[in-house]
Amino acid sequence: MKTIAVVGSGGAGQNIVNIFKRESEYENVDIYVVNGEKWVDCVEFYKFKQLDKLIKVLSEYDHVILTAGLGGRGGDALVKLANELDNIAGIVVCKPFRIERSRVERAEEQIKLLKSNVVLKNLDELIEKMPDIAIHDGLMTLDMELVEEITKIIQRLFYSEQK
Ligand SMILES: Nc1nc2c(ncn2[C@@H]2O[C@H](COP(=O)(O)OP(=O)(O)OP(=O)(O)O)[C@@H](O)[C@H]2O)c(=O)[nH]1
Ligand SMILES: [Mg+2]
Repeated sequence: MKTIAVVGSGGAGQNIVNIFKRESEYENVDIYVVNGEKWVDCVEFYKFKQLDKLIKVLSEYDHVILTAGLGGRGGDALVKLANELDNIAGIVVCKPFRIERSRVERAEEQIKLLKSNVVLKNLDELIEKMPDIAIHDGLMTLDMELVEEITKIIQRLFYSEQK
């Protein structure tokens, strides 16, 4: 059986893996969070300043999947994980709303540093699709979509193992 880790980076990353944990039926997938503070139970939690320690732990897995909302410290940590690990199976991220200007710029820099295996969703497109939705519900809907992308990557990994 392959070993797989899913890592949520930053506040949005933590929310996304929390939904993943609730919705997914995988027992063989370990969930990690790297953030300033922890608000989710039953995940392996690391602070940003413990990133090097987390990299060592993650390097032991066959496959690692990363997720975050780009534009802040979580995005920076995700970029570092992506570039220092050679077992990245996929990166599932979203780009901030247009109005979050400085975050958008920072997100664009972060995207440039990601080389491959990236699934990128755009928060503006979400709002265009659902103009009347409350922000909180919109983010929740997007998080479900991101969780689906993570699940697809995991299914591909398990399927390729069976062949
Ligand atoms: N998918 C998703 N995106 C979110 C959520 N909350 C915020 N975002 C988006 O993700 C971006 C990054 O937000 P956070 O993850 O909170 O930022 P961070 O990485 O913790 O960065 P810091 O501000 O440095 O703590 C935001 O600018 C929003 O565009 C969420 O719950 N889900
Ligand atoms: Mg934060």
